[in-house]
Amino acid sequence: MHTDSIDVSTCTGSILEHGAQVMTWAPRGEAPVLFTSRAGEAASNTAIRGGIPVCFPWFGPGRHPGAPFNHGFARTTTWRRIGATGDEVRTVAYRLDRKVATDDYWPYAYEAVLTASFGSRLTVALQVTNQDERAFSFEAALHTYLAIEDIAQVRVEGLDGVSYVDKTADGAVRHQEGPVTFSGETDRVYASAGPVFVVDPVGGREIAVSTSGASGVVVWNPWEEKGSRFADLGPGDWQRFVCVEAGCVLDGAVHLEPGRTHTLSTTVSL
Ligand code: TA6
Repeated sequence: MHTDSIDVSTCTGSILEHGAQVMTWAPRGEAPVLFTSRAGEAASNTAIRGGIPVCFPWFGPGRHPGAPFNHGFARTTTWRRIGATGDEVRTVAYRLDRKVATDDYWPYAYEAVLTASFGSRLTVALQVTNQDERAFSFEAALHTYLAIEDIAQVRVEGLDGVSYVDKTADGAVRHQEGPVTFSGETDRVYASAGPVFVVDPVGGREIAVSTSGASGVVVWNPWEEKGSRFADLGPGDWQRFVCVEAGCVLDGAVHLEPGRTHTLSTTVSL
């Protein structure tokens, strides 16, 4: 699985050709900021848990029942590396496109470019262009797995008063009161583009996540019962990550006329 490794004065990091998935990022002198599973190397044709999976052109199984892969085909496809620039901040770009509509679950001609800028902060951007003759809608999410020490002691600030879709309660709409804390499976799509701040008292740090082009922020942790069932999570891994995802999902899906472009991005910093 081809990997671009980054080692510059400001940080280290890595990104895979598979799914154009950022796997690691650590500012110089800091512990890794993105979670990677202890379960080891994934097969080359599967979705890899950890880092920043690129969910496109759908999010979750709802819109395309029976479609392969939970979050679209982009994360399980090999993208083409189209360039790398910069020294202090290393920017790598990958492309995935389809010029001819097909007959699968999302049959449109499009171009997607994923750009990752590795520096003292990490910025990942997904740019989607409609290259079809027809308008289309798509969902996208930058499914960021943040490394934390103990999910039971983590809180996410910045969403107080924001409404959210609770995917653990059949999509019930609720309102956040105070910080987001975790005591069970948590799977929420917040109607806010952030920024949000993940406070990790055991790890002794705060991770900021900001977005652009997003309709919402998804916050997820599977908790013990579901997390222990994932074959690609090691023992106790469920306690060591929280997902804070920049997304254009559910009612926030993007509608693109032919020739138009939309960019979704997320920036992670300490
Ligand atoms: O982003 C939250 C979520 O949609 C959860 O509902 C759960 O399905 C999770 O993503 C799965 O993440 P994965 O990396 O396994 O695709």
